[in-house]
Amino acid sequence: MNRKKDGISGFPKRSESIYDTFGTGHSSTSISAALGFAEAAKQQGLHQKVIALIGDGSLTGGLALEGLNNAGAAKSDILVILNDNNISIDRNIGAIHNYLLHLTTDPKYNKAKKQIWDRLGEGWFRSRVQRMVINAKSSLVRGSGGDFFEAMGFRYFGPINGNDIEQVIMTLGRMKELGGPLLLHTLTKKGKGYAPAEANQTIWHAPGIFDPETGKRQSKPAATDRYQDVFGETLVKLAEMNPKVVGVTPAMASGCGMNKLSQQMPERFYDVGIEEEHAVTFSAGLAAGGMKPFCNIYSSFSQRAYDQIIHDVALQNLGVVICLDRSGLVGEDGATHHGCYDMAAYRSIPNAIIGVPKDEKELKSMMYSAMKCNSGPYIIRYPRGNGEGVEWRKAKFEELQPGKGECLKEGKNIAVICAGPSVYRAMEASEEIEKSYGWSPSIYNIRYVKPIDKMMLKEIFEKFDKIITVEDGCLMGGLYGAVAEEAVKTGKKINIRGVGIPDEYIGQATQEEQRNALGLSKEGLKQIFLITNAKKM
Ligand SMILES: Cc1ncc(C[n+]2csc(CCOP(=O)(O)OP(=O)(O)O)c2C)c(N)n1
Ligand SMILES: [Mg+2]
Repeated sequence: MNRKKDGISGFPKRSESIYDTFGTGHSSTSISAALGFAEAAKQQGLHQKVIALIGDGSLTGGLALEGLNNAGAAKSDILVILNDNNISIDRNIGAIHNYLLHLTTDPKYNKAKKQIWDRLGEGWFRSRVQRMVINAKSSLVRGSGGDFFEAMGFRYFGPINGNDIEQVIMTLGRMKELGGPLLLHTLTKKGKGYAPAEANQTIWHAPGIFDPETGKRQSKPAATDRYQDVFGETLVKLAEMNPKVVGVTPAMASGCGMNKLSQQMPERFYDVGIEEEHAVTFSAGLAAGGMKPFCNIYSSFSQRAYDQIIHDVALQNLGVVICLDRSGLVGEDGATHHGCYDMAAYRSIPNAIIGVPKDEKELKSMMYSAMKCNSGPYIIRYPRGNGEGVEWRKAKFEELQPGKGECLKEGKNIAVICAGPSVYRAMEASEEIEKSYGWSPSIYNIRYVKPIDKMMLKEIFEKFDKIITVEDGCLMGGLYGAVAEEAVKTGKKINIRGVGIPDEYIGQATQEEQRNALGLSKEGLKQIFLITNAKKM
């Protein structure tokens, strides 16, 4: 039932287990949270040991470094265990990564190890004492490295073999007696013990459902391309077209499709590590310096960079393109990962443009249009998963005008205003209604929630007094909010019903189940159209 509807979450969640001491789904939070626990225990006179576990990739995140900085100075009793498997989802990068690599290949450390082995010689005696020596290793190497952590106010221990459970238990037992900020550096292998996972660590970071016997992953043959493929290929095309175009990703190169640019034009590709805030300000610098950055961040992770989007990009009106992959409901990853808030959050920022392409072709053209636009941020949000199956590779680049929507179907009684691919579900629903009942609502693709097409809205308000907005995002402040704001200005009595994500957290399930539950499916929309039509104003 893991990551399934009504099952358990794929991430630690306080309400699910006492062992989930702190909920998380976004990286790099453990040190700050642990420091909070340690100080809470101190304040209340409780004698507790607090341990933060953090990965080598997550340690590159700014939040982790803020936590280290504070914890080291606070002199709190806190143990940070660094799980260093030498990989993030993709290759780990950056100066901290290089530093960890240096630490673990430090000649001083290796020399100490070698001297011991040499003294022991070969054979049974060596293997018998091997465990004893490994157990002693943490104290042996104490002081032979870790100067970065020592400078941050931590006592550094390790590196030890984190896949050797006995060694880990023994080391933790010893460290238990020590107080103050401690850091234990453990070396592990990602996917250890399961051959397919060891062989392809990037794919097996999140493999989805698979057969444990054979290692075969259950993937349905996809009928259509994924949005990340459209983004990845289009970015390469734009980079070929315009030498100023560069790609920036905070550690999600494979996930967002930017691995294509990294393979084909490595000099135009920047993986900055798990650093969303930095990714945005770095992109702002690139734009101020004359480049055309396409910064791709998963919608949910972009929440980390809210201030950078305002202060560093929008306030200076810099031409940064921010592509938000995984916008809307994301399925099995659940509440920590839904990209619900982007439209509401970024709509309030002056200078921001927010495009919501309805399909693959529109995403392609919107990226092209964003490349041509010299102001920003130019935000483009699109969902996780597969597209509508429209021909996009051969389609010509079309320049779209921000603030210009389109009417896809002229009808009567109700105006349905949609943002994003849900417009296809609305069209399917309206066609079925037409067949069965001989009427159908008008369907509009808003295309940009900011600037919003005021001309089109004005016409809609003149013609209709029943309006339905449809969006794969939070209702409050999103498309629903935007349309309501304009409707109020007319002084007319207009009934607006919003279909989208309500003011609550949506748990894990498939994307289809989540959309069905919120009325975002064809069937759900059909019912809502019929009920709204029958209602007296
Ligand atoms: C703020 C944020 N950005 C990006 C991600 C996506 N993400 C999930 S795990 C991961 C890699 C983490 O690497 P590491 O800390 O080394 O952990 P490992 O999986 O190797 O144990 C990334 C980038 C995230 N969860 N949160
Ligand atoms: Mg790692």
